[in-house]
Amino acid sequence: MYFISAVLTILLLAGTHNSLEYSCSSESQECPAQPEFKYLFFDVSSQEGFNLRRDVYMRYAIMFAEMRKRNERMNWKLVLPPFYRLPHWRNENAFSEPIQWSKFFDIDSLKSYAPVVEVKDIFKETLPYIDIDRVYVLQNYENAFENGHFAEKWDVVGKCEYLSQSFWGYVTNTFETVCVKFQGKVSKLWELTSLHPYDKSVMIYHAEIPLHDLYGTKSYWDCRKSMKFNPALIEAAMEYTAKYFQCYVFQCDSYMSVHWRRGDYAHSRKNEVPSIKGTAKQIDTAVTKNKLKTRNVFVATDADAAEIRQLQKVLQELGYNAYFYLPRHTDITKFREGGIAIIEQIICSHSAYFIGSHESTFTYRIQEEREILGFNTSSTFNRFCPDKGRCEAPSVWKIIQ
Ligand SMILES: Nc1nc2c(ncn2[C@@H]2O[C@H](COP(=O)(O)OP(=O)(O)O)[C@@H](O)[C@H]2O)c(=O)[nH]1
Ligand SMILES: [Mg+2]
Repeated sequence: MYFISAVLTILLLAGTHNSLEYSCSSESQECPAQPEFKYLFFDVSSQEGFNLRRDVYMRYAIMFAEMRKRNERMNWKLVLPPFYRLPHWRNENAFSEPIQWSKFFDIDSLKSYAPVVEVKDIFKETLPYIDIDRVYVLQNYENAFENGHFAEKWDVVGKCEYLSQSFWGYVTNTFETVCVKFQGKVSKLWELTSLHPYDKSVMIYHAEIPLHDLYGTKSYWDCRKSMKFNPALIEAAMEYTAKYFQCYVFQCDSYMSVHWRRGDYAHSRKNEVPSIKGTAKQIDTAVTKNKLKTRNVFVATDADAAEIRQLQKVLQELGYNAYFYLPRHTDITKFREGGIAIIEQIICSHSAYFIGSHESTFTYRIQEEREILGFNTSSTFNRFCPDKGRCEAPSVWKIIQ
């Protein structure tokens, strides 16, 4: 099978002269006819959750958008990696199909920022089989600070037989898999793809290793703004805020919200998260201190049912109405676990005041959304503290327009 695929790929490559880099200067009168597209795939370590994946997407989308601003690599497209059996989506295993980005995002809006494409649109005819010329498996250097400083660099380690058979449940036909030590900004990957200029589809695995080129800049926020959700999810969230909080505007003063990250954090970060009573107490303190005019608290959480009941009870004792998004079975089949979490994030984004969880990318995405919606920074960058001990102030990432 490997031999046949190698021969086929060589035959294919011999005939693809027009798949070299394509640049088209806006000053030149004539640009060549539309070339054949090249595809950059990327995938993230299977341990990582949905909201870190969104951040990794942004690194690659910005890398593409910046190239386009210079009219370079115009024939490259960025392939959106489907979501498949994410570690926190415990009920998803019942569904064996990889989930495309259009389930959660407005693809036209993503396309307005970067040249993205879904796997299902490239391999329409051949799924579940997908062809990838070369997979680069990125690895960290043993010592990131050799000679005392962090240098951007990469080194090809050599061929490796690592995870080349399957991505997102698809059967992958790969010509070669190469291990590469890498540290530095994501745009440095263009140097790597230039090694084999006739490759038409390249996969970067462990795509979370390269860093942002432009974190927190205007480009970052332009990209972030383009990550609009699928309208069905926005509608579900708006229905909820209308029904329970009689809110019909972007900035609602009829409820405050919290992201109460429990799940694995309740064990792995025991010293950083508050107890259930401590959580309720901190909500109460925030409401009093900020003179909020509401006693409605929306709680986005991955806590289990028993913890939810306990928090609800303690909040009630303090005089609060606690609200949770409790999906019906039909909602789960319609929106999937990823969509339910997004609905909760949207509800938090519109609340008068927000308290998040320390070092949670789920919380960061809510804070960004609130920046986009124009909330006052002080109502957004707040965090739960442990019951005892130090509590560093959360980082503030203000929007750049
Ligand atoms: N529905 C729901 N799911 C959550 C919530 N908090 C965490 N999760 C789930 O747990 C995952 C956490 O992984 P990730 O998105 O990487 O965020 P992080 O681990 O908090 O940085 C999310 O993607 C959700 O699937 C929540 O408030 N509501
Ligand atoms: Mg995570």
